[in-house]
Amino acid sequence: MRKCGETILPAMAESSTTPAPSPGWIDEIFDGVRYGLAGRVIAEEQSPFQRVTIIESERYGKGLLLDGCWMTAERQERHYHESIVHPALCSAASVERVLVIGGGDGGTARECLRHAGVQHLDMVEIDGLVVKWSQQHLPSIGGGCWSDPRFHLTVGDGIAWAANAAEASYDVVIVDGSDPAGPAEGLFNRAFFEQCRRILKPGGVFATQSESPEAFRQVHIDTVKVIREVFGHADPMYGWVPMYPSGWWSWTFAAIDGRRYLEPDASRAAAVVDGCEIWSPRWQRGAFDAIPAAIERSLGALNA
Ligand code: SPD
Repeated sequence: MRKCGETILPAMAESSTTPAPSPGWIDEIFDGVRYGLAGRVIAEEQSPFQRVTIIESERYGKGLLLDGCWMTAERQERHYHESIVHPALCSAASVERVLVIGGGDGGTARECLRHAGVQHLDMVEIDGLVVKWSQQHLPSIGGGCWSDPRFHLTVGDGIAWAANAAEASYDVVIVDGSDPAGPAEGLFNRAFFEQCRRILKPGGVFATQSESPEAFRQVHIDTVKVIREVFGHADPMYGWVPMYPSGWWSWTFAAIDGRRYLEPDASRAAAVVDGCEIWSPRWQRGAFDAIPAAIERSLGALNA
């Protein structure tokens, strides 16, 4: 499984929450490549789970790293959050009850809550510091989610939450975890995906971030294969998150009753598309079709 690389950060001032005096380069380093932004660290602390870093970048505004890996930034978070949410929320038979595992910056919940059909959203994030600092430093990412009466936050273990949830209790399950190292490692294994399938209602849709088809190709392929084995089918969708390693990213979808996520419901799509920067039904179709030839070959078996 992937291990995050070393991160080079500009020197911090004495207190971990005092801004560093001068800007520099902040890099995620992996496998001989640096993925960096010019900026400065404004807060950094070791939580019980991981190193949490908030930066201010020149190009993308404030951003978040976990254990030295890029997670999100104010002026490019839409690439990621619109992509993981709308294919699922525009295709599940119902969207009344949604579960988001991870997602502590609030961006995934914010996009889900734009769907009027959502009545109850549980978000289970393991790291309270990620939530606290996202609310404090990155308020535009969660937007109104934190005070939305439909939103229910639990700071706790999403894997245990899925294992303990009642069978067929959610319409949509979205896994917005970090990379498969540290606290998120268990979000990439078969036992967890089986629980996600178990707690979905008939007509329910599952979505997860599935890493980079370039920088983390084998992790990506293995993730899609396991989800295919658990659900009988699954489809990766390809897009870009410019700050992530290689900039090329993927999200993988599966559903209880077949590949319904490939085609968004027209009226649900119409209700959200005007507020999107990246996602649209047309973009989504292209993004599912944009599977690289070598990955399609590696995945082998056709969907059931
Ligand atoms: N390498 C980055 C993978 C991060 C996936 N989650 C991002 C959190 C955005 N809500």
